[in-house]
Amino acid sequence: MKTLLVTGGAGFIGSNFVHYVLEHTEMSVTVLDKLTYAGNLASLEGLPAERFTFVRGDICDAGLVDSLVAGVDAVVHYAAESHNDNSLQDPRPFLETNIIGTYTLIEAARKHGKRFHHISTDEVYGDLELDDPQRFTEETAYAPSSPYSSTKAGSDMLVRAWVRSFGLAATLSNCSNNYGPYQHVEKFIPRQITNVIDGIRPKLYGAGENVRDWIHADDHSSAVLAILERGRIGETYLIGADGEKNNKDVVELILSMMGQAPDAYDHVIDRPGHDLRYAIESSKLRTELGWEPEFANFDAGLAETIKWYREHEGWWRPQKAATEAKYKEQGQ
Ligand code: NAD
Ligand code: TDX
Repeated sequence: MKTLLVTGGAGFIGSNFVHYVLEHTEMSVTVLDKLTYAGNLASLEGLPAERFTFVRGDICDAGLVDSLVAGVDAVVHYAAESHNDNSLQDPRPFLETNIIGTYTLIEAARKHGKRFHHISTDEVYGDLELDDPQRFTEETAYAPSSPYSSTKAGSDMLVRAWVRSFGLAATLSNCSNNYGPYQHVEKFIPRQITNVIDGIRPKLYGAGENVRDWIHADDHSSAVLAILERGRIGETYLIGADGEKNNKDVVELILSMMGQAPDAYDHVIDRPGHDLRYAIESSKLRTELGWEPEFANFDAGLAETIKWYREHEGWWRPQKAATEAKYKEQGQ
């Protein structure tokens, strides 16, 4: 595998993956990204020009997708509408990009006989009780709660059907909540870090008891690369780093790491349908492919992320005011 098409490569996890691949392999990468509000070309600065090409375009554009897929060895599909809160305000773009976009890509991969890797989320499994001893596995039944997660679930089903019906050479991965550099300020951790920088009190939805299973974006990238290179065709791999934490603990940690009183935050209106807990059992990936996370210590990864946002104000500042204005309208 020498050339990759990475969709959504100007977004948070896609851009981290592009940096990771260009640093750790000899592969060349073409990014296809529409540059929606969530895409940022500044996340792709400093890459080796001889191995990197950027194409602005929509994954629903069948002609463009066909020509790009024809020219590479494999497709890694990150592009999506990714934010739950947005999906509650206006679901339509989620159906278009996550369902029709995925369909457009797998049709092109089928036609040209190309290897395909589909990036998905643990949210397709719905949520767990706080005291449930079980975690999500590859066998857990799908039960998505939000417009976002239901469109991701639909896209997973399409990929699996194309494997079975058409022999598409695809793998899938479902990962837990990512954190790290280049994450949009609408998301929980960067929103609170940049709020503290701006002297705004962090905003916790509801009581803050909801649990997320945090993984550093670099660990997600190393797992995807392992699956792309050594994963079994047709298989799904869950990606997680045993990082369960409730939102209240994360906010308190951010505040104390940034020199503030740990209770200097506000409770705001809860997210409708808010999933209570996600937790990933990733032993299939670890046993079969020998993958291990490098950022085993969440506190250290979070401290590094806080430092990144402090040092890259020019990257996030242009999005901050509009993002907070939108949240304010929603009482959040
Ligand atoms: P993001 O919102 O930061 O980035 C999405 C990117 O896709 C943006 O660059 C955007 O411009 C691009 N895009 C959107 N619609 C497009 C279209 N129609 N055509 C071309 N490009 C388009 O998202 P993210 O958080 O980096 O998530 C990337 C992928 O990882 C998604 O598939 C998401 O479901 C999945 N995922 C995310 C997390 C997480 O914690 N953020 C966890 C597990 C899985
Ligand atoms: O201001 C906030 N306050 C707050 O308490 C925000 C923005 C969020 N929250 C809560 C909601 C969630 O319980 O924090 C948690 C994390 O929220 P998000 O960052 O919006 O992530 P989540 O909804 O868990 O989904 C994320 O992980 C799975 C990604 O956005 C998805 O793309 C991915 O599939």
